[in-house]
Amino acid sequence: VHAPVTVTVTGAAGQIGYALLFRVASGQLLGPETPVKLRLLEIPQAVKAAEGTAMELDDCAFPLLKGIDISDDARQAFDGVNVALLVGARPRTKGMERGDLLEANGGIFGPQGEAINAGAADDVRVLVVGNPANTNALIAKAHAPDVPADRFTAMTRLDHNRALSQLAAKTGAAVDEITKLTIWGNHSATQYPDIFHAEIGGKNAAEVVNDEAWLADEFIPTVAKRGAAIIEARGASSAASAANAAIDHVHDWVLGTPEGDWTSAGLVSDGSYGVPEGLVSSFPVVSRNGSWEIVQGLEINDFSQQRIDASVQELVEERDTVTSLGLI
Ligand code: NAX
Repeated sequence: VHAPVTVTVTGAAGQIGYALLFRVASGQLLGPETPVKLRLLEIPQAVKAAEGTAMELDDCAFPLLKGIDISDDARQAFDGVNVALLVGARPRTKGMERGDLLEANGGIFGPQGEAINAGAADDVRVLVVGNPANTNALIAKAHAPDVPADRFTAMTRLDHNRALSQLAAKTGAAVDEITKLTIWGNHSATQYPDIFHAEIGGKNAAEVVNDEAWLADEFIPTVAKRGAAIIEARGASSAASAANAAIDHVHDWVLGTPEGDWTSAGLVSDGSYGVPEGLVSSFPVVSRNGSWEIVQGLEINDFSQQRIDASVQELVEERDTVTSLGLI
């Protein structure tokens, strides 16, 4: 049995927090051998609700759960943290421009980055879920100069899982027969789900589908706009599926991705595939020995390149906005 791992969840009283915490405490994040200590970070008005969730966590009597602390202070919540799940964010409200949204979130992710820099464990791994996730991760990273940049990641795993499910439905394949799908770019409507390197039972997925109109007019927009479709149907945004994707992301990061497959994650670019260095963009990734690596050497066709470029351009604009606002 391993030493307990400290997992901090921000926005713990929110809907994703509620879907996430029980799975972390039951061992689905880090495996059945690893005890966890939970730290819940909330804003003062939501601390009471977080306490209610903590009561329910107690009532599960999870054998792996070795303690729960609740705080509205980022320094306390991130002291000694090993895994930081940054879920709480400022949502876009009516009349808010993109710049206002980035600024409001800069006020959250800047100080959280500082608190991680000040107190996190040496092996800290950070996953940003709260939107705009890529640029929030960029802001947090910029405020944590002593933490290696590759520890800051943004979640595109939900997009990846959505793409797997849509491709399975189209082809009649089982989701676990599909490998090597990629989400490129920003976790936004410009994201690009790429099936040109994907395989279905070992056959090239684009050849199996053989329908570029479906790809351009159905698959890509369905995956990219799935979040809006869920809101329309459920009257609330994706929560359990988002929590599931966060579990998948950290699980694979810590425990590794399977041989012969890859997944998608927003990582700080090293310049791979022409994505400007330093941007947090989604790539095809594997995890080896506890670190993400970008899958290299894929040939990108014109159809894909155009779409990757458009999403990366959006990330450049977001970065330029937060730079001009003095947030990074
Ligand atoms: P909720 O509004 O249910 O919960 C957010 C919680 O964060 C609230 O309890 C709020 O009090 C808390 N919070 C706000 N500011 C905070 C701060 N400074 N420190 C700590 N806690 C703070 O939203 P929920 O549905 O849980 O979604 C959370 C975030 O995930 C949103 O930004 C949402 O847009 C984003 N999503 C990202 C996804 C992704 O794939 N990357 C998909 C799902 C989701 O839309």
